[in-house]
Amino acid sequence: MSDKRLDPSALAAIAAAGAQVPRYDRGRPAGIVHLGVGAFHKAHQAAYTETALGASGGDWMIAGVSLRSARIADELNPQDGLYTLLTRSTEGTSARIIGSISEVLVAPRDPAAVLARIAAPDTRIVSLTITEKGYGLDPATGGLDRSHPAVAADLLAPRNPQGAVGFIVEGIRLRRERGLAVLTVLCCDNLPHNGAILRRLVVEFARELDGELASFIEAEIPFPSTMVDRITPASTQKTLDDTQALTGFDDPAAVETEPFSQWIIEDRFASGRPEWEAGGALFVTDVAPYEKMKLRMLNGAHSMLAYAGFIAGHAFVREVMADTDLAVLIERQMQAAAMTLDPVPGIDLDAYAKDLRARFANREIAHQTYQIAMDGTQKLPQRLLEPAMITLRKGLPLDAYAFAVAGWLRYCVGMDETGKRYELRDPREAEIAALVDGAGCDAGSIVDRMFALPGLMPEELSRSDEWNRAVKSRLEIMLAKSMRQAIAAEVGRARAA
Ligand code: CS2
Repeated sequence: MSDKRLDPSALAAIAAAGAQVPRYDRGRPAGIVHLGVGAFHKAHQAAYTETALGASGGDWMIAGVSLRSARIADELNPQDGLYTLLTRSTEGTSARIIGSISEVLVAPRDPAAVLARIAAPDTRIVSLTITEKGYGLDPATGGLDRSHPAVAADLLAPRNPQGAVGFIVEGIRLRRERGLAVLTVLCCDNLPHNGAILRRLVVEFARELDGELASFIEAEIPFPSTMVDRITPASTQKTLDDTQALTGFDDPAAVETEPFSQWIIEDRFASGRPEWEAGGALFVTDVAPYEKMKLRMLNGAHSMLAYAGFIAGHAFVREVMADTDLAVLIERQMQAAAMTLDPVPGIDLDAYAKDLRARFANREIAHQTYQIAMDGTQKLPQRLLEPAMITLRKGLPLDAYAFAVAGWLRYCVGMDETGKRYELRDPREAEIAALVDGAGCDAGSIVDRMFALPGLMPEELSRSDEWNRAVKSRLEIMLAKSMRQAIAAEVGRARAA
């Protein structure tokens, strides 16, 4: 550690050391308010915005908002919003200083400041990466979950919101009252039809308070859907050490990521947007085929390998990829996912799958299986359950999905094979624990109880004997023998198929 901390006065020295630094006017107004300034936003949208600002300028700085913890604000604000983005590949690690975030507000500390930002004349886009569980989506209806803690609180006190949907609705109400330009709401989380989902939640929420406001939102506010992709592991001490070595400055806000990056966006913006294509973003009229491909092939395989890998003792995705048995199952999972897709414009799915496997195998990226395992109840529906249902309808083999879901159920037991307990880190953890505890170690009863979790399993699947049997027989081996044996049995099946 040195005592030199990254801030604007460091940029000349960092540039001289060979790293890219912002070369545009960072004093321009913030046209974007971004909710959820986590590592993913810093490696993805903020980097595209950095490139866009460098290419064509514009009033598109990002005012970040943290809806929960103050940590990111406390790291970034003393650095005037600057941070280091490391890109790691086998060719080496490179550092780039990102300057597109002007400041970070902490919603629980000062909700009024957040509303003032959304309702500021400069603001033209509100974007979000708040993870699946942040929305208050009821998986059973696809609409608003009024029992979601932030949604429930915000419906009671809409002028003083806590959650994303509450902030958006109150922000839009204030903008209307002030006669400001219509903004665009841009969802950047891993949900299918993410724009349409968020639009429905926002409109339903607004309708509870003010029918006229709800109709205005429906008629006027665009919610383009997006597909976002960049593998971004949580930062570690190594991130900070390498940042120091490459730039000569300490940066507690540094993040690291892979070279690959993809952003596909529906081009429907009410009041302009940055030139994100300068960073490689692709603008299309319909994102759905890309979203489905990414959610099922990348994220579906990720979830499968995270649960099976974690229980088999692999801490990192790159270790799972080096496990020759699991590698077979990962390839099978991607193929099974591809079978559920319609053709995707301009994409060869076999080549896409091959590239995914190379990205997962990147030895320089320490992506924890435990990180991906988090929030399973929020991720499984779009990643594994919907494609499993399509597979059932098509009469195709369910093996890959049954193994993946059995792996999740095994993970839900909350104890690894050495007897060590771990937290599931899922918003429905308490419900899951109650169901699993009552089931003993009986695979059949775990499946029956967990498949009855309200809103989770599509009815068509839970009614299918074939599906139930396929999941139970796999979970049985995982519990009575071991994950390793379950993997071996599965590989045998895959090879025979
Ligand atoms: C991962 C994703 O943690 C997870 O659930 O599957 O964060 C994944 O790394 C990204 O979607 C890649 O774009």
